[in-house]
Amino acid sequence: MPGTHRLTALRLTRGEHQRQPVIDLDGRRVWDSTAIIAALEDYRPEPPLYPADPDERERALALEDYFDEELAPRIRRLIWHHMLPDIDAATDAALPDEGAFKRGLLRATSPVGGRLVRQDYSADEAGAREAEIGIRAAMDRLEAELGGGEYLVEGAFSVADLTAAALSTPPLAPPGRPWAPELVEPLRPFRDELEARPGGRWVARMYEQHRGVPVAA
Ligand SMILES: N[C@@H](CCC(=O)N[C@@H](CS)C(=O)NCC(=O)O)C(=O)O
Repeated sequence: MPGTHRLTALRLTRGEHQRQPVIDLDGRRVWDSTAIIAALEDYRPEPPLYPADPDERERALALEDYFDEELAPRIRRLIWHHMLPDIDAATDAALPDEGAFKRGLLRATSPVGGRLVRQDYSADEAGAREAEIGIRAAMDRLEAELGGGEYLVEGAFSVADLTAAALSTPPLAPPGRPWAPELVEPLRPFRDELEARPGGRWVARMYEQHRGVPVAA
């Protein structure tokens, strides 16, 4: 439930972490997507997300860190800035599978919840402009790192591809994405711009080839 995300994360992690996702895996509670990927890698090592070669592995983890820390916050900022004015779109994106009660609650609390989300992500006009610039820079880096190849590291799908592709999907909305499949109107020109780039086409290809079967949250 947006607005209470942070409280839920704090409760689940006994005050250690205030972001989602938080998962329970084999009796262990794990938070932060970087740590979650590491835990999943331990739990199910095949197929590997970490390259075997130490240098390649270091490069894959550095790319993961870059897209997680530099790209993802800008994606959240841009998306929420444009989605918050459309309460139907925001409700569909945040609670795609919930019933009327939670959806009604979200709508009723949206004037306050929306302000909190804007504050949390610095989602305002200036933030959105800066976010577009940052996302273009991340796309430039993605394309440069790919250098026309299929994968970012070592010729095989790795944590770097997972992170770059997954975190790029909100403004691209590739087919099959269950959250916010219909982008709100103000995001569409930017989607068209990204989609036309080699990096945008690569994201759609990764999503199609490697996403697997979605599971319920
Ligand atoms: N680097 C963290 C960032 C996670 C993050 O920012 N999560 C957002 C949701 S996508 C969040 O929990 N926001 C607080 C909120 O929505 O209240 C990770 O990858 O786990």
